[in-house]
Amino acid sequence: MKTVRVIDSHTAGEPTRVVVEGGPDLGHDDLATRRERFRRDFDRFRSGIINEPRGSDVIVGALLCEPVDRACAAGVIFFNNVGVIGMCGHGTIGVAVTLAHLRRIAPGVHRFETPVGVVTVELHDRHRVTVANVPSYRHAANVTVEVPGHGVVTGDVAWGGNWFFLVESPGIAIVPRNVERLTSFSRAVRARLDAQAIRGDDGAEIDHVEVYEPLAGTAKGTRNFVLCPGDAYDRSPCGTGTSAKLACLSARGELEPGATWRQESVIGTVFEASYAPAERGRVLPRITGSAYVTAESTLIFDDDDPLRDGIVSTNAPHPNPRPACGERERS
Ligand code: PYC
Repeated sequence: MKTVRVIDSHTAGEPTRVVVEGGPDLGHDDLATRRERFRRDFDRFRSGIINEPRGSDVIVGALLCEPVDRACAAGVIFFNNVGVIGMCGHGTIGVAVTLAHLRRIAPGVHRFETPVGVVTVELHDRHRVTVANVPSYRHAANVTVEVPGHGVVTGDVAWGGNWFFLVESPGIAIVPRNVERLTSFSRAVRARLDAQAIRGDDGAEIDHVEVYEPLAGTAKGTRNFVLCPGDAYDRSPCGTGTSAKLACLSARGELEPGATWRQESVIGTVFEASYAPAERGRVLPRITGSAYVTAESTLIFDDDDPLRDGIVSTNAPHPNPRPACGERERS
């Protein structure tokens, strides 16, 4: 019987489950190498933490690791119902608030190592956090795909710590009652991107789709629906998606450095964002939001439990690798 201590929180409605004790030993390499080791050797652990019956498709996991750079408060690897992800904006806010809850960090500025670079957080109080994300950029503008049932769809490909395709809504209002239609549109777009081999500049799949519409009021911003890999939609405005948006706005000359951008989620929660210019046309995004701790739990992994490793997500694009029960996975 193995136990794992986790702390759950939500950031603007999107849950984060931070593994604070009982996670696998991934060694001391850089975070990208450790993420690859986690992906390759500990997929059952990932699934057991996130998937039913202990979790749900919506949860994003955050595995705390020793940072390589001791000036960082922590290293963190993010994962979800179907695999690992690069960065996670709402998750970083959740990690900061969780570490504050544990009294491991105090209000002020802290750095976290992630597999895609170091991010800085400013913890304003118990809940409110500003994340200075990794440099973000638009990779390709006005990319068109022919989407069955929707015709020609045009959008931008951008990096915000994950890869995004950003597309204006084809007339589907971004409201909770349209989640199924938005999901099906976004899945169809993502499938066409894949079929047409439209990828990020590192050859990676564009696995997040961000559908937006202008805000009704006078504030500069958009309301967004973000479909994540694994097909859960982000209840928060999506930190990496907001970063990708800022990169596109900057590239189009539609938002000045330092100006405030309001990114709303499909459920109406908000991140405030701005950017500073960086070299090679990149932007340095700053995203502010709030998180709340919802549970402190000890998860039990009983060897007699036939569903010990979770129910493979019905949204898994490929069958999850299920290595034979090895020492690594049991450790
Ligand atoms: O906030 O960056 C984010 C995020 C990515 C996936 C879910 N949330």
